[in-house]
Amino acid sequence: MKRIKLFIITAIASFCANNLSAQNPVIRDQFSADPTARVFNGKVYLFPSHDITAPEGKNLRKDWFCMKDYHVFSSENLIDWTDHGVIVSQNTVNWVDSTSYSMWAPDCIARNGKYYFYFPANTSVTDPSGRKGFGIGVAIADNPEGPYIPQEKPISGVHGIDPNVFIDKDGQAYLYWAMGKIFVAKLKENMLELDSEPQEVSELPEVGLKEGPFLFERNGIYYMTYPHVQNKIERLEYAISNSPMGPFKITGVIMDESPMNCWTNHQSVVEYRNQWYLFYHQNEYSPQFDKHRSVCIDSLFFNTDGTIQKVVPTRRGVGVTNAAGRIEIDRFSSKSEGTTIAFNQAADPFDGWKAVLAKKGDWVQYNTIDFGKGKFKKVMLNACAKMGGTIQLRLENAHGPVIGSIQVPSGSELNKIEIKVSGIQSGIQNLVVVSETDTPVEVDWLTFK
Ligand code: FUB
Repeated sequence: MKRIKLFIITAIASFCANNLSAQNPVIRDQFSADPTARVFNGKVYLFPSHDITAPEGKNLRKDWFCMKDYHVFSSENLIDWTDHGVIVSQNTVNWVDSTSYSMWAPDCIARNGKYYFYFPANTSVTDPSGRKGFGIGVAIADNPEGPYIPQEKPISGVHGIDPNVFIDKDGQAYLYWAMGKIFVAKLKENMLELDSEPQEVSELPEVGLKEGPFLFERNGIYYMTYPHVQNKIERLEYAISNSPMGPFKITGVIMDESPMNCWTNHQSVVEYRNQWYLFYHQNEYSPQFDKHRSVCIDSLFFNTDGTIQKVVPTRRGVGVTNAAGRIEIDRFSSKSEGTTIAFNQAADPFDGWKAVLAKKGDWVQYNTIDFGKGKFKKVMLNACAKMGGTIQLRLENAHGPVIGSIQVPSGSELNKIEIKVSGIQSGIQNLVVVSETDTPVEVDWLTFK
């Protein structure tokens, strides 16, 4: 009986391993933005905001953020994400104006076995000082997945967006938030009330909007990270201190402005299994409308003096891809200048992308594929070429050893083509698709057999 159990467990484990793939964006069936990642109980939980298209007939701006609820996602490998569904919605929090679709960037933190989810939204009632605008509320759960029970009222004395909570080693909790500038106050032990007067984190750049505070500590350095409009759109910057309330010293840029011109960015930084990661967002599923964003992850590295190395956003993302899974080659690590990325179907961005190699010599490279023991004999490819074409598969780089050469028949529809491959080495390697033809060849994905 034990043996049968072991066999079943091994079979399930290898099935799961075979289905690993990794790419940016990490959430691929809906828009997701403003990611806060937290490690709870050995898993990474992702608390993003949720961009949607403004519904008709609600008197909403079509050119602005539209967000009515929050989902929570979890992952053990940063690759496969489980959507645990909606945890808080504008219709279920009684202080929120349920016509405002204003559930912006959230955070979540654990204390004494409870999970405190902080979220901003437009208030439906004026507070004692006569203000409406953005308030910050809290919903509490016994598990990171929920159910979360919203508090009756937003946190008193806080007006703003983008809550972020940090609990220091001595147990003191701090709430940070934004309103053009960044503010901080101590939180009471109950995590629901301020325990000090709000104060501005005044050492940050004087000019240009600052929002999305995310504070973390590493080796006694407190890192205040924030999006800031230094030029025309936001970039991710950080300042450091030896205390959660500052004074902070402006230290550097974590990520430059979006190459796709996404006006916002929003970050969290988390250590998981001895590697630091930057969670951020961009608008690759929606290049024409930057209020439809998607969460991405890339590795983040520190210099020996504690400063942060700049993170260059990649499509490849993080994690190892199994050679027997789908290798989405358009989520490249690097490519030649002539290679472009296009949607498979313009009408449905969530159907994904393909790499278009325009001419002979164009290439696209996908790193960190696990070829296991290297026993693969065939590759299946989803590709097309209007005029027909030939591509080569190489290992390591565009001039590396050839493992197969594929004739792509002429036609405009993507087709599955299977060929034999040889010379595959064991272990983790990079794969490069190189065009041998002077007319365009399009490649969607590959899988080894
Ligand atoms: O998602 C709405 C707003 O855009 C967030 O609250 C800001 O941080 C920016 O990302």
